[in-house]
Amino acid sequence: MSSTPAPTASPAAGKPLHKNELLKSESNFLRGNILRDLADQSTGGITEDSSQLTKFHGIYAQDDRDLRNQLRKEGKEKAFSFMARLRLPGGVCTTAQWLALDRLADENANGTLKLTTRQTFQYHGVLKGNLWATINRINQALLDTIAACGDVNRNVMCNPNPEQSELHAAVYQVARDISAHLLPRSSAYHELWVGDHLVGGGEPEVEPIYGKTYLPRKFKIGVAVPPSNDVDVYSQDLGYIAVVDASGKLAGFNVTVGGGLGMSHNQIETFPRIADVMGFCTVEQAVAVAEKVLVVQRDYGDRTDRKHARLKYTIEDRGLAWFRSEVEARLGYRLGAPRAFAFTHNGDRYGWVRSHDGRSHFTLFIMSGRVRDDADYKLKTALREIALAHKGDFRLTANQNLIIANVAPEDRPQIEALLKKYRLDTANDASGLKLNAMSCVALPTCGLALAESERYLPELVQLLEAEFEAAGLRHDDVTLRITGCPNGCGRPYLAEIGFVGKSPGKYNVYLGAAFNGSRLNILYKANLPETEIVATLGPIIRRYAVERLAGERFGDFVIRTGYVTPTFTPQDFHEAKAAKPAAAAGS
Ligand code: SRM
Ligand code: SF4
Repeated sequence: MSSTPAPTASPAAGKPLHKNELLKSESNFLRGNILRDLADQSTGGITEDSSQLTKFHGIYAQDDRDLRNQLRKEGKEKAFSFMARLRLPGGVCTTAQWLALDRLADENANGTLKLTTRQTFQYHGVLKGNLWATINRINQALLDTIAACGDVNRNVMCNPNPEQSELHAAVYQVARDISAHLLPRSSAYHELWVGDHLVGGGEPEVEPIYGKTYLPRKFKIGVAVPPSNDVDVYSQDLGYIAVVDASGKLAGFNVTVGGGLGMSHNQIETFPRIADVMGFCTVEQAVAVAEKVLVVQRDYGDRTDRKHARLKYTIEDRGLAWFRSEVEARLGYRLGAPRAFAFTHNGDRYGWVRSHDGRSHFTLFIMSGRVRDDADYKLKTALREIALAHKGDFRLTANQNLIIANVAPEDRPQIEALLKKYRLDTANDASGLKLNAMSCVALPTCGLALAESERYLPELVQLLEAEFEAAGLRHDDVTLRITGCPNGCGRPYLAEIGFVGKSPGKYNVYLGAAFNGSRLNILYKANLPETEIVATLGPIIRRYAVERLAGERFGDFVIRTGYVTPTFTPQDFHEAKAAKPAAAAGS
């Protein structure tokens, strides 16, 4: 099914390729000098070139930004460490895997497990001397970090949906098949981290789908099962919306393309974009569709400018009709007409649910997805004990939460007792705002953070939930998301209230996304200091309590009452570019 990579036909042909393109092509299929850099004991870091290549192996070079200034003053090297991200399609893992990852967090990382917005685990604070053992032990647990980062297809997301077990099994299988099909074929990962060695005179490496320069940029896929849009399908480069027939069986998918959230402050040519629905495919066609969408992007994505390299820009520049016809030409058939669907929410539903086979599933709210032990809340210990007792599986959600899935009726009392023992049973008794809140990591590990996010979320929630509570809205679900910079890792542009870090203590505030994730929010206040958040949002919350229409969501209310007006669309950008070509063409 694979196709030979065609020469790059970037829309920006004529401009020089970005330097990463040469790095990739000369890396001997993602090896580069990684081994040499790991062996270099004179530094805790690695070279910039190696740090670009280790991403393809799921590894990011970072440093502790809390210590940066002090170390600089002392003339010392940065406090380098590594972040390692797992590949976990659909977020499903076994209890044995959980236990192995839990132990590794204590022994080789900073003692925490971070559940991400793409349903996988991250380790932070892995020292260079522990990196090989960490990745190797992840593989011993029958997990890996291949392609969790880098210019490749990333972790494939999928609605965890344990209460509809047959449907879940079907969509989850599609997510796994797509993930497996789009894996890089280079043996560099196994050679570097798992101990395989290149056999002399062996077959030359080939990347049948990617070619030796891989993709222009990262590529993301998510599978949604309506009415839940928990995977925020409109934010994915490629999305699948499950279509179920009258008997409840999976009939196929509506296919979406061109979603993406990253942008840069004050650069109008970068923008979040909601995906378009491109057509319908059957279950059997889903993997081929993924491959063909990916190869069109491989061949036409912009390899000259990494800020313009995502699929969303290829589609903006060339149009959906062009894109569909390129995909269909490679498939050799036409996609079907999209089928009807409706999303109701993009958050999680908490507590116990029971599926028709009698098994129960408990969704637990985890603030920012950070699993650790605090003095008064021993979450990590609790989940370890639950993993030891639990006979089902664990599912990470796209909102950084956890589902203890597939608890047999006879085992439920024991799990309930453990939830109670560690007070996890009350975690879900939080306000509607808190239960729908999410943050990215940001400081101190993220090298791109402009402001706090994960460390500020508890305070931000407290400030705003006091306003909601005072207005009598404690139990109303309102989505709140914050990130430390405009890259969008906590999908803030799809929150009814979104905070995007501008500089320490200051945020751009966005309002008005749809509760079901189908509409982006709009900039309401730029550069708002933390100290003015309550004074700015409090009056809107109080007015919402009094003036909202029956069932009206906060995001819809702020638009109807004129706090924000949808003003900017990618189309506006094109018009601006046509009017002012020089200004819009920058960077
Ligand atoms: Fe992200 C870069 C963390 C989901 C858009 N993201 C980063 C890095 C690796 C910073 C860096 O490049 O040096 C962050 C590491 C921080 C740390 O210390 O852990 C980081 N991103 C995360 C995670 C861990 C946030 C979280 O708290 O859960 C999420 C990991 C997901 C995963 O398991 O794979 C995460 N990142 C996202 C999402 C949401 C999603 O995919 O659903 C987005 C927006 C969607 C999108 O891609 O359009 C996102 N991350 C970015 C971008 C902007 C990409 C762009 O098109 O402009 C960057 C920066 C970049 O790529 O240059 C980035
Ligand atoms: Fe870092 Fe920005 Fe992503 Fe937050 S949104 S993790 S600050 S890159």
